[in-house]
Amino acid sequence: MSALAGPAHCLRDRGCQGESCALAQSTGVIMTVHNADVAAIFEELADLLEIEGANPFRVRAYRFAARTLRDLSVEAATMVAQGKDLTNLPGIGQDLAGKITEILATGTLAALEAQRKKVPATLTELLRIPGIGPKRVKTLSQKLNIRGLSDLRKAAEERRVRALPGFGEKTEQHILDALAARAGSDVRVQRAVAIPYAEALAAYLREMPGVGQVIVAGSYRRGKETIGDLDILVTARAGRAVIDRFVTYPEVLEVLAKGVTKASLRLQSRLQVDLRVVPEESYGAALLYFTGSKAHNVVLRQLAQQRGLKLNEYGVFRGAVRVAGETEESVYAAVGLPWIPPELREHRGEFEAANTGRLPHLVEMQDLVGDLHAHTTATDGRHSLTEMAQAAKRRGLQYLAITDHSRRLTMAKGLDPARLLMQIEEIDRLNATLSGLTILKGIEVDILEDGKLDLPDDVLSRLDLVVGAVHSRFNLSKQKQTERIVRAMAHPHFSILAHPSGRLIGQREPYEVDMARIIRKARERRCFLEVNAHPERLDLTDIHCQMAKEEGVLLAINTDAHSMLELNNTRFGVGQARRGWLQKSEVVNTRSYAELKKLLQPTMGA
Ligand code: DGT
Ligand code: CA
Ligand code: CA
Repeated sequence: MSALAGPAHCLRDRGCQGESCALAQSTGVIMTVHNADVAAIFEELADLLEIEGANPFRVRAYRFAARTLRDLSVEAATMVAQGKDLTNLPGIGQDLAGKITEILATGTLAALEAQRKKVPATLTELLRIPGIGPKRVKTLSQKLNIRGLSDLRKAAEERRVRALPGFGEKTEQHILDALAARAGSDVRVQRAVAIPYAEALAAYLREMPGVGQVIVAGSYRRGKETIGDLDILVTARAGRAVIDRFVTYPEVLEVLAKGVTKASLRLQSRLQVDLRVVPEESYGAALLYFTGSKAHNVVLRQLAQQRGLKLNEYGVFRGAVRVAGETEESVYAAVGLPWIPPELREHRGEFEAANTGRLPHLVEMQDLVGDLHAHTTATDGRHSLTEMAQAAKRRGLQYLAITDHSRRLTMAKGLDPARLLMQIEEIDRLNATLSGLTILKGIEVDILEDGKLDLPDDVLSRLDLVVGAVHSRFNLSKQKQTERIVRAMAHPHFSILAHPSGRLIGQREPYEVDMARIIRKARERRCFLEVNAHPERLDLTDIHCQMAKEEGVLLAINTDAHSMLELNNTRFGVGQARRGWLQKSEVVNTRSYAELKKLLQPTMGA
């Protein structure tokens, strides 16, 4: 099952494919089908095929294709429009390229429609419950006639699930817990998923004559990992004309509100969008207001009041006189502050920092010169060592660490000492042929339940770095989980703790762990914590990055790439690091290869 499957990705409502088609036909406007839409269709098809018990290779091909599309930094629609060959994409052959083209043209896929007739589409919802795989879905459907989550809840509450073969009382309780947890979380979309929708809509608005600025504000501009809705700010004289264009955007599902200077609508992807039109001279004040956060805005308004000023989305006023508002800088200056980067506007210390001249100079994409966590086909990666090296070189990296899995992770064909030693030699041979890029020899070693590492010391000692990770027993008590990790970190060869909380956004909660203690241990051991850049992980979280920074711990922004395309994910990690207040000097992979080597010297166990 693809690591990218999950409700946070499946933006397009599955029931409305046909409507979107009809809309495209009736309006004569070709709506854009985004990569996330194509990916969602492939994922659904894979789910349905899996429930039906289809050939696993076929299922996997669709999941691979979905992942490729999600990782792609250009729209497949654009590629097709430019006459580019989709079969050049990893995992996309003739058949899948044809299917992608079909989806781009029609908004749906005949093969999916056919499959939906065989297996009710709502059954795929059940797969989102942790611990329920296709086999169990099949049992639930056949024995209890369960068609979706509400049927499942009812059956579990009536204690009918426990009697099924392979289920039992514990599983039934687990299902109820999982359903309760889902109910609490409102639907938020991963930032990475929202980006193409936001950019396409902003581009559409920019095409309009008379429109000045078009900017996506709100949590999106603050770089939050998930987005509740999009807030778009437009400057123009003629508000009404902009609103009219907005509500006739081809991807609109329903218009929720429509006024003279503002409107709200829901896209077919289910994303909600709020639009505000303001005159040019209010741009700064309006941008500040709609970027938020609310908590940040409240403090700003108080600061203005203390100076006898009034701050709102139209400007800063002394009595009836406007004293600022054209730019954000002018508004901040009016209350005696320097401009504060959007990522910091969460009322988490930014006002104190701004007052005392201690605002961080946040890390930027171009500061990163290497990546310290990546996989190859030796384990569960999709590209060979050489291919990953070539991709790193194209990205201009100085170094790339290959950190495949260790033997305990059998599902991922984890490396035993013999295979790792072979890889080490292969990397030595490859490095001899490379210039400007060094491949570091590493491992993503499993942290076993007792805190030991999954490979012997004499093997680990031959590596340039050791990335440790928890991949099992997520349910230990907080104390045990913390002990386990801290013990692993004490190992003299331990370099980086990968995805320290273990969460998957919208799918899996972090395991219980005392992060403050882990951060202190990292400081004491002078090892690093990872900011995993995968849009589904973004782990550490922003708050934990800030905590680590305060303790003087260095962070590594790593892609954990399982393919060449995933090396592009760095930008999401940088976004998360910026929200965590990190500066260039606080990120280890901004250091040159020579400096990094010094930092990676093993320390004797602490
Ligand atoms: P989200 O959409 O849940 O990811 O989070 P935001 O921060 O985008 O929140 P949203 O969409 O409700 O509002 C966008 C911005 O507009 C928000 O960050 C600040 C501003 N705003 C909205 N409502 C209010 C309000 O009642 N008071 C103040 N001061 N600002 C507001
Ligand atoms: Ca919002
Ligand atoms: Ca909003």
